[in-house]
Amino acid sequence: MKSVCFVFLLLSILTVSHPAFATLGFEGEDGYRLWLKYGPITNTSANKVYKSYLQHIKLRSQSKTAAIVQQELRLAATGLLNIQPNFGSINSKLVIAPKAQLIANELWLLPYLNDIGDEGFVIKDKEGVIFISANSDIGLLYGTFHFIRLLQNMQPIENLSIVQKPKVKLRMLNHWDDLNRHAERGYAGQSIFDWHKLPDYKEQRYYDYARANASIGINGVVPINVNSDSLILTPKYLKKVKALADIFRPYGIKIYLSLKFSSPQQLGGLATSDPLNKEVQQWWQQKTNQIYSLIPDFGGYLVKANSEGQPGPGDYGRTHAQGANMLAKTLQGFGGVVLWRAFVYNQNSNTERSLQAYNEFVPLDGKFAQNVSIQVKNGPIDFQPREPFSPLFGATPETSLAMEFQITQEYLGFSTHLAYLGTMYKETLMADTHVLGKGSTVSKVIDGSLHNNSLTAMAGVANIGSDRNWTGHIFGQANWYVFGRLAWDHELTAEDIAKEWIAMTLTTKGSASAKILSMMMHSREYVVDYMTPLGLHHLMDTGHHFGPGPWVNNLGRDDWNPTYYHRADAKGIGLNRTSSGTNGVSQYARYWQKRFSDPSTTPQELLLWFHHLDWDYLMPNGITLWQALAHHYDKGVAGVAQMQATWSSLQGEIEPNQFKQVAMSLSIQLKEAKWWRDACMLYFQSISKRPFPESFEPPKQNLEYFRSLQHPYAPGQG
Ligand code: GCW
Repeated sequence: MKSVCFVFLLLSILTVSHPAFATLGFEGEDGYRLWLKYGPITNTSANKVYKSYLQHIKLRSQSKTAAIVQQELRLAATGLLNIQPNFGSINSKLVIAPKAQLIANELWLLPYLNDIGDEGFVIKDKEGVIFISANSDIGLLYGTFHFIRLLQNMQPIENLSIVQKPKVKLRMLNHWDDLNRHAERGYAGQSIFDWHKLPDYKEQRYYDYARANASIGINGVVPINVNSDSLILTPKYLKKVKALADIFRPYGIKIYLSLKFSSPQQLGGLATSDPLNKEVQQWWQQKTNQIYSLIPDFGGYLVKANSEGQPGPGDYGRTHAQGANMLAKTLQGFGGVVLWRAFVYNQNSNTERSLQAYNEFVPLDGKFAQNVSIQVKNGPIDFQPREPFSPLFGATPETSLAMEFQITQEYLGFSTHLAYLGTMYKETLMADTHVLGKGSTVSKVIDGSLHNNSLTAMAGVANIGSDRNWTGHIFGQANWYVFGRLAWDHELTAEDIAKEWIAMTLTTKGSASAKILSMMMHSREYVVDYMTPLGLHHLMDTGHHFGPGPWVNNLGRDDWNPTYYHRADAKGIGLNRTSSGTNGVSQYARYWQKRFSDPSTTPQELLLWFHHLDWDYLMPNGITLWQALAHHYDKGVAGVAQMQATWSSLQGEIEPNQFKQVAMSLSIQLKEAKWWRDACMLYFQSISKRPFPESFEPPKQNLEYFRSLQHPYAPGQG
């Protein structure tokens, strides 16, 4: 009885001082508001100027999207400037109007609207009045978010002259979320999509999610896993999909669905799902018609076929093109598209895995329908901390290629490792394929300019879940953010985007912001160093992919084993992909073939991707490969320790809740970085038989210990 009373007393005290129990010990900003928190602008002169523009706003449109524009400006003005804007006043210094609503003395804006399509926007100053205009209300929304971003970053807004349109048409998030809310490779809780309660229960999160996406220009969402469930195509589930589509529409976001290629059998009771079978074709046409009757702006289908056990046209001796075109045909009349994934590797093939996608898709170039794009992962294997660009980029001039990046950190430490992926995305986008000579960058393949392809797309495998802070790690938000910003404009730099994000999410103070920027810009390289330096790859443990497992050599397929990729033996380490090995180099343009064939001209960070080299191979700086390996592993760990020290020095400058979350994650990251270093170095030493360099701190545990670790409940398993 006594203890019950005590608990009651304690609860009442807590309720008084902390009306929301959830904030116990973690008061304040918890990350839910992402980069849209609109914290007060304390700089008095900027504040004064901004106020003069936001006090009176003229918004000339009445659509649902326009209501979002108005709401956003209200939120920004209240949060940033502590004012309530007055909409509708005549003497506005901020005018927001679509093309159709421009009045006579604003027609000077028209020429700027000619070339910006439906999603572009113009922000122009004329005689002290700022005009935001566009051809559609979605353009106005994008323009408004851009304008607010300038304020959040305390940029000057006098004499603005901005004309923008996205460089890529479809800017999409792919959720690998199952209908039971498990998120495959998701590390931020459950799926945000609560299929059980849809369509009637419309979570506030769906709106907040759409708003965050719109703020960075994301215009397409695939809410379910590419390892799809045919249930999603049943009438019951399509109503749920429609509910989401209706919520997302005013934010400029279309819904696409992952589908299971065998659905005609599973749902339709047909005897086959052969894409050349008439009944199968009819079944898909009816299904597509049914979807469009519910969702008139449905985006289309995303397909993983004949990959990792998924059904596909190959089951009937048909090609990827025959499968994709059959679906594409059903969508043509509606303006929908098929995104057909190139992530395929055949279990009956002995060809080295990194070569297989190219081998399957290049011969099909020119055979795909106009509304099909082939969605290619950035590297030829599978979202490793570092891979060279996929040789498919640039190799299919007649076929649209879409980029698939992974935002969720399946191979980069899940949601407890700080790894800013902006630098990684840029590395691939800026890579020069040389297929049409110098300057044939991957970004030009993706934006269609290299081969004049008009269907352009970039997809990011989402890191979003039900965690309060959305992504598990506060810095995971930056990866969602940078993905969207680069899909809009791949010419932006990873550094500039990081700066924006820091100012909007963490702090606008110069010195703190510079320290955080430096952490972010180095962070991905630290991960590469403590996990897979010098071009090593696929060293992770089985299934869950959590932690190191370089010793694993007993899986059902050769190419699931880390030993297949590192090939460490008494002589040396690395996978020989030159002409004396698997000849992976032959899939690249001549320029790269030559360079990748010779270890001395192979970029050092990809050395062991392309070469098997002696442990005593001399690196350009005079140390042996074995010593260099140890050095990199150490450097990665030291980098994390450095990030931890930097972050500690920011205590008091960052909101306490955000600060604590990151501090806790960094201590996990440091522990796990050491784990990776020690486990990998001990394992490689058991083969190389070389002593650790003197500078290398001897591991505290032995190899057997690391091999014995089990993680049956690691999150996100497939
Ligand atoms: O990276 C691998 C993942 C699988 C994933 C697959 C794919 C959705 O481990 O979980 O399946 O790639 O991209 O299809």
